[in-house]
Amino acid sequence: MDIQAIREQFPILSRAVRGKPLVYLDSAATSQKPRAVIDAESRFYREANSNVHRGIYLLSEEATDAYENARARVGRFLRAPDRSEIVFVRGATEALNLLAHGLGRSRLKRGDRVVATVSDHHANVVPWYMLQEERGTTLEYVGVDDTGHLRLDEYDRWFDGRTKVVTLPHVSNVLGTVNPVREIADRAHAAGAVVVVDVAQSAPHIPIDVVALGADAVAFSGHKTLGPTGIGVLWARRELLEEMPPWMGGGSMIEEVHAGRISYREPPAKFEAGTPNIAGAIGLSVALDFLEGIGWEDLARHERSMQARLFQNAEERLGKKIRIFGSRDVREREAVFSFALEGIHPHDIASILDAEGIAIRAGRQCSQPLMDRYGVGAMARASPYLYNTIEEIDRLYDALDKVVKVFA
Ligand code: C6P
Repeated sequence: MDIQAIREQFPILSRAVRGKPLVYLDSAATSQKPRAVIDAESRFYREANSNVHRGIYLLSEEATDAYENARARVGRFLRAPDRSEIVFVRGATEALNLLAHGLGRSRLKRGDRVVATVSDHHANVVPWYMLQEERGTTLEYVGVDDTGHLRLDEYDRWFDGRTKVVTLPHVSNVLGTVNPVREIADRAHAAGAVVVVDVAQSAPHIPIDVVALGADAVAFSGHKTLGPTGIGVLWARRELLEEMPPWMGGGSMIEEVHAGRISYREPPAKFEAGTPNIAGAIGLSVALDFLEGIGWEDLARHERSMQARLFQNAEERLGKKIRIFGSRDVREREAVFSFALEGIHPHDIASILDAEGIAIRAGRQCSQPLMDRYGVGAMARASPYLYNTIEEIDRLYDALDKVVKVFA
């Protein structure tokens, strides 16, 4: 993998931040965008801008084809059995809200249980909590052990026939742990539950095959997979999309509207009310071409070498001063590295790093149940991606040395 050639395709990486070359280590929050994606969006506006599924004229036909081809591209990315199972949404958050809303009405009744995990992002906790408040379902959490692995034994107590939805992250946005989704899905299915998998943090790093995963529905955001913001994907098995009621009402999702009688279109249109993010969908399809063009094996090798360097530097340069959350085995985690420095608030770490041109995330990571689990209020998180280099990992540690000195 020629990292330098890859870097040249990301215009933002050549800018300076606070007078220093930018070191962007916050790709789990959002990835940077290659020129091909930026150009595809702007080309759409320059050359083919028009609304989809409406106009009987050439531009609109071209826009509709491009939008539907993007849907097919996403279908191939997820190895989805059928492109009609791909629903375009704003992002993982909207996809998970749609599912909680839809499943909450189509198959959950008062007293039914949803089982999430303490390592879920708030986007996969709050919608199910809202359902609990509104409809009297319950929400339970499976824990993680000290090394960041899900407590698989805890599922046993929830598989009693009352659990109707099992939802979990494929990869935790804080710990990076790759969860054994298939194993959990098989057990959940045997107990009569549907399985929702949040693939927001896995889709940028590992190939997703929704059938092999054993998922009934998955959600991800385009902006973490090199694509634009404001476009994301819900995939669900056709039967689930058919049984769920619509999420929003409006144009494009209706078959007929008469006073007192309204009928809805088939999925995915049923869930895409209003004018969609056409340019975003096109940008996303180009992003997926770019990502798959890199080669998953090469990407994994590069990411593992950066993770190994993160751990090696931690041990050699900071020793006991640094606390690393999650597994230390780089083969079983993806590229997020959450840590704390003894006696130093993560916000202070991030602002000193910012002065060095280094961008990391610091805070609750939108995963407060996990902060509670580890007994901390916040964490610092570095998340490298395909365009980062080993030298940048070393620069991170040069800056962390400074942080430690400032607070000594
Ligand atoms: N995590 C992070 O820094 P949206 O905001 O809808 O694009 O994605 C929500 C989301 C859902 N699931 C997981 C596992 C996620 O990591 C995220 C977004 C970012 O960790 C922003 S909080």
